[in-house]
Amino acid sequence: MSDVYDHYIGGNWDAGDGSERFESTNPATGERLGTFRRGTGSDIDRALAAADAAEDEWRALSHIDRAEYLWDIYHELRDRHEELGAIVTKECGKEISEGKADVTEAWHMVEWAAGDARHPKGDVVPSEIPAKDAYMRRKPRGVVGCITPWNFPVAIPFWHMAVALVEGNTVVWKPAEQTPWCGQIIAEMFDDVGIPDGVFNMVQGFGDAGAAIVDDERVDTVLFTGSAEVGHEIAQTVAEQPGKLAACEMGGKNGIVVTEEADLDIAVHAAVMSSFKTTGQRCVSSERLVVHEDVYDEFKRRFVEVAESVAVGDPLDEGTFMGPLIEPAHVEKVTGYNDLAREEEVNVLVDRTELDSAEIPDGHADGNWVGPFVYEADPDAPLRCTHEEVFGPHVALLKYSGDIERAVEIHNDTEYGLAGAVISEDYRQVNYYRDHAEVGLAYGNLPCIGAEVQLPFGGVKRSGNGYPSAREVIEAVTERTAWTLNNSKDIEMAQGLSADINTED
Ligand code: UN1
Repeated sequence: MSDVYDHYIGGNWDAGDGSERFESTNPATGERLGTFRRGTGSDIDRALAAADAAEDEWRALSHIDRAEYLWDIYHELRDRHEELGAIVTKECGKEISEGKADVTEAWHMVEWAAGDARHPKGDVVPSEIPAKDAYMRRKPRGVVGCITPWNFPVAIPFWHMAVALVEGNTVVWKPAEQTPWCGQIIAEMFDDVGIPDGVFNMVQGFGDAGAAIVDDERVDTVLFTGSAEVGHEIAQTVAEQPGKLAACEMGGKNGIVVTEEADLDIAVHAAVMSSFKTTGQRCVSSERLVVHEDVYDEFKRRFVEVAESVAVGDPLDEGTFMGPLIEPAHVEKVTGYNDLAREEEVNVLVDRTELDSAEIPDGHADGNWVGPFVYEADPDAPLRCTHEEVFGPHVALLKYSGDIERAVEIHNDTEYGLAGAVISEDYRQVNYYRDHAEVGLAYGNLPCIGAEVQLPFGGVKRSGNGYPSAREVIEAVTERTAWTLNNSKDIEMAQGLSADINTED
């Protein structure tokens, strides 16, 4: 890689106004991957000016012509699958099958958005008046600001940008500061395909650059995926700006219900996938396992056995199940929650917070290693460890007695509502969960991770206020016009409203 990477503004690589730089680091080794410029408010200002100026030219193209640029990117993502998957793994630490799946998810989203360009749009709406034709039209909102997380550094940027661009918006994007290399590669792709200047802009940097996007009145829609803390701040700031929209998808404290009718092979498999894939760093990862007393002991024995032995190590090695955490500050956070659980007097069953040195592969001593931490706790106790999102391999077993109603009551006892699952062979229990679980993504006899891109992705309660992906994001990046045309020379009104103009005489 070259020395210092630039922003991409108005069709040019741009060194920006600031003098500060930051580094991307491999979380498994501590190795430096590249140096990037830290964007400032004035860099964002220029990016927004470029996006604003490009709007008219871009929206004048058809959906199909705009999608052509995305199809080129689709092919590039596919052609470079292995290479880009390895880059994702090096920069964000997810094991290699996950690094590659991130790239696959990205091209699926691009395929969905570009394919949608040829699909019928809008509704024909009946009118009370036979001579009136009414139908819905959509227009791009204008400039869309995108702020994306590090855990899906290729897929989530395309959740936001693919549909926004095909619908005719221009974009200013700030990638996560932990994964600027993935950001650089995506910007290179837009440059390679020759997207018109100013349609796509990327400014690298931290929260202050993101805040400059959120605050600016030229931004019509903000799409955000990331922490609840930041998402709520964004939603609040945007609420004060009339006409502006924010679609925010945030975290969760997700649960899986294992009933007395569960197939325990499925239960253990689904729970291990949900809790430990991505080292617990998906917003859909599960940290609460709500298990019926009749199957509790066997479930616990089997889950603990896997948690004790699950392979933590070099994420580039195909035999690894869990890579490192993203950064040292996150190790501190997860370790802090493991300590807190002990202080809250839970019964710890597995504690691999600090891995044995023998478990750490050669050359990886500086990685951000944390293994599984599993405990049992009282589902009714108001503990912080069982209610706050940790975003790591920190898992509570919560035993219940009674019926599915009781299980779902415990399941719903969090402020979040992103994803969840029920494991049961009894369709009545499964359907009760489906109808009463307070989540945006619900699964039966499956892990609660791994949603496909064509599903609406987002949560309820503290987990979200919109869907920054797939079909649902169209609502956030377009405005609708209800259009009515009169085919008659007479004006006739609906609702029985008189169209007569009465004069004094
Ligand atoms: C996230 O958890 O941050 O459903 C995104 C999934 C992936 C996306 C996860 N498609 O697990």
